Amino acid sequence: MQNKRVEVPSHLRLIILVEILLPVLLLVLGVYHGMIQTLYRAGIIKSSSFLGLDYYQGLTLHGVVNAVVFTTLFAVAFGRALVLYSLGEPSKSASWISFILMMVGTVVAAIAMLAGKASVLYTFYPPLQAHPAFYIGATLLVIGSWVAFFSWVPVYLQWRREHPGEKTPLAIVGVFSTFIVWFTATVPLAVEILFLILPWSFGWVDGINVTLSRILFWFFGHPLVYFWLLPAYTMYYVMLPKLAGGKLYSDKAGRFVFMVFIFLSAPLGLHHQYSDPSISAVWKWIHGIFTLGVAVPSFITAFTIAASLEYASHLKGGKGLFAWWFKLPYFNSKNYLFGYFFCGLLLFLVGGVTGIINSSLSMNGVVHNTSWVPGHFHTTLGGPTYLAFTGMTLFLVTSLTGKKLAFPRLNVVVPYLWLIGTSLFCWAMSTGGLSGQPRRTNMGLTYTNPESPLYQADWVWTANISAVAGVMMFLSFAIYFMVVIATLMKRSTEPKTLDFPIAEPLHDEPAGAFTNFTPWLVTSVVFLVIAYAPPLMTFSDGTFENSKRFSPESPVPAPVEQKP
Ligand code: HAS
Repeated sequence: MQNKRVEVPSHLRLIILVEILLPVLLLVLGVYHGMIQTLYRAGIIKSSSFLGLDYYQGLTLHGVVNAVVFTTLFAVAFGRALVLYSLGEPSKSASWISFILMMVGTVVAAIAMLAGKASVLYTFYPPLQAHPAFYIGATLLVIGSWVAFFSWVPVYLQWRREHPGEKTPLAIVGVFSTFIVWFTATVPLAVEILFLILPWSFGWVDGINVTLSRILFWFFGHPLVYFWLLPAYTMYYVMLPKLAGGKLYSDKAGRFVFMVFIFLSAPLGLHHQYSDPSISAVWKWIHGIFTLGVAVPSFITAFTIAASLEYASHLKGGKGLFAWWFKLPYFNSKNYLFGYFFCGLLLFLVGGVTGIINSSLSMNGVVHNTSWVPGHFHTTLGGPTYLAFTGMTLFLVTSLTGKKLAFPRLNVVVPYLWLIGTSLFCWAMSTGGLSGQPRRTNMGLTYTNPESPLYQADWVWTANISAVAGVMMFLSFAIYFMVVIATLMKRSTEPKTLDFPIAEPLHDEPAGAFTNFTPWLVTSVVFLVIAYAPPLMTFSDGTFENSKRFSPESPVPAPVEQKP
């Protein structure tokens, strides 16, 4: 696709700006609570009730804000911008309705968490129970995102009618794959919330089927991670080669990768429940195989993006097996997106390897519920997702407001500081995890205090390194936040248009079956039936229905009534 400048209608400019800036504001809470967890774990602050927030309340804010609110609002805003840029303008009323639903949902859920009525972590695993407002807020956020997605479909179909025989722009393949994965993921979430959790949270029924609700949660929870990843992959395929000064090595590889995510993102959630004794090993094994399958498109991405970077480097005279690495624009303040994207890729090399370790049934037994797992997801969610989303937020803010970036030289440091902090964090948490350091701790002082019976010498240095890393990550975010605010305070001097750096393909082969979504949607349904119909049927029979509520604020569970 040729690069172009696209005017943005004023209502869409306002909607996109709020959708990317509100999460950045909320990230202050999310990232701050991340740092507090590391300081508490190391015993540097003595109480988990720092600033009046309970440990689990802070951890819930950290997870929900960073992993759910920030990502969903950003993905929708980025989708709106790419659809407008590549295809045309979606319905104005649908854009407003989706925006209002998502904002109301975010505010309602945030009030429940801040009031201490929803300290259930982002997984809201029953029998932990939150106030109904928390689930209603989450539902509104999801419905709002659906309205936005479905408002893009007619624009796409219209574009296809007007451009017969043309390939769908790769950016749109990225956006639609992201939201097909999101829709697939959020249907089981809706079932869990509407039919199991809400009636129980309102007190209309006494107990809940814990196993069924957890299976439904992970039916949502693993494709969710690809919903976080795919906008970053869209930026890597569509923009990074151009930012590096070259072309996308293979357009077909990009289309293949996005289509594979459509059918392999979801049939594998049980790898989060390997340790759950009620689920048969057969289904864990099948989900494990699918999990290894979904790593393949990421391996292809590693190759295609590295080849694109090498090609760009060769154009600038980069030679040899490794010497070309030195020709890339790592510290160019005008081309800051390169650094944000590149650091995310480096972190994902580690995140990918640790993910594959997690997916092995036997190795998962060593690392499950240890600090290894946060080590993994801070190099995935906190790697490509966080850095691509925050970098693109800067790009969208400057494009949509016509303001020049403030502190451009300081901004270049942000992703590298984040890279160092997150790498240190991952190293310390993973190493601690291998010697059993717990994933969550409400007893940080006792683990690192030599006078406590729970003291573990192995976990002192890991906790201390994590604390240093937590401060570095917070510092990186603080500089980023300052850049955003200072940019917003500038006067507009540039045109308020969208001008994405879209890369041309080096190899632009016909993409065959990978130009059409339909076969992959059908494959997705078949795989989902294979992977989920038997376990869901097993646990829907009522045997497991009677678990009572549990709350971290009043941790004495009500007695469980046995069924006759
Ligand atoms: Fe994961 C747990 C398995 C990817 C996020 N994961 C989590 C949790 C989160 C998360 C949040 O099988 C915790 C959930 C909870 O609260 O309990 N994960 C995987 C596997 C992959 C994977 C196999 N995860 C992700 C992504 C995430 C994410 C992506 C967020 C964005 N994960 C697991 C498992 C668990 C788990 C188990 C359960 C653990 C437990 O027991 O609780 C794969 O999809 C990863 C494939 C990735 C690769 C890497 C490709 C590398 C690339 C970079 C190339 C670099 C370049 C730069 C080009 C194969 C693309 C080169 C530069 C030069 C100059 C040369």
